[in-house]
Amino acid sequence: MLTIYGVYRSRASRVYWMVEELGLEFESVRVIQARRLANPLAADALINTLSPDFLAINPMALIPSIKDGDLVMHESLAITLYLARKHGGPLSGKTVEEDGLMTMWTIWAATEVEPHSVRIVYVYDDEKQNSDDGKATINVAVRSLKKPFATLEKHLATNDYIVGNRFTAADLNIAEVLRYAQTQQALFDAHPNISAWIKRCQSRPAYIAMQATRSEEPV
Ligand SMILES: N[C@@H](CCC(=O)N[C@@H](CS)C(=O)NCC(=O)O)C(=O)O
Repeated sequence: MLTIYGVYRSRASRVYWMVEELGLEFESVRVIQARRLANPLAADALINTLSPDFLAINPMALIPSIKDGDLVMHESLAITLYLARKHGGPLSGKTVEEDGLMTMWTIWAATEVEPHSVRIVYVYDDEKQNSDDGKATINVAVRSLKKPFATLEKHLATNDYIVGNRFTAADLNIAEVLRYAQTQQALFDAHPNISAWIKRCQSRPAYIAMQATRSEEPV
């Protein structure tokens, strides 16, 4: 049985979306971010990323992690690639070349996009989007996203999806990383190919199911 450690309101959403896509049975162990608790080490604290039981799974104290048989894995974007590869089908690479491109685009999302897009989310999480500091942080992040957005916009001018003209784990990974910037309507309006593509990704029944469960989770 596949076990997912995390909560839907975290980067674990990527893994929950993938298991919906693949129709996998799984067990979910609710592990919340330590930063969301006043005293994560209190005896009666919810299981969180600093709980000893979870640190035994992931000493990095970050969600998500998975356990699949004897295999323990961390890093949300690697987990989705692994699950797609293990369970096969159109979401994984059909050739070594497709695999290579899916890895390339995923690492691109993690290194060139996420460091900026996640800063936008943190501003909103802290409800600082209307403050001067919050607006300044968002402006810097949006400026930093212009080059990666232009790159993806160009790619999507001749491709409906990232790799192999079909929805794959690469689309799921990039869509989830770009979602962190989706509050920035003007940025998306300036990139119509990206807007249309992310709409295609987020219209998938598996994404809608994941979001439905996520929205039931306490904020
Ligand atoms: N690169 C890691 C990042 C994981 C990460 O930063 N997880 C956050 C939640 S989205 C976390 O566990 N934070 C712990 C905390 O905030 O206390 C991944 O993609 O899995």
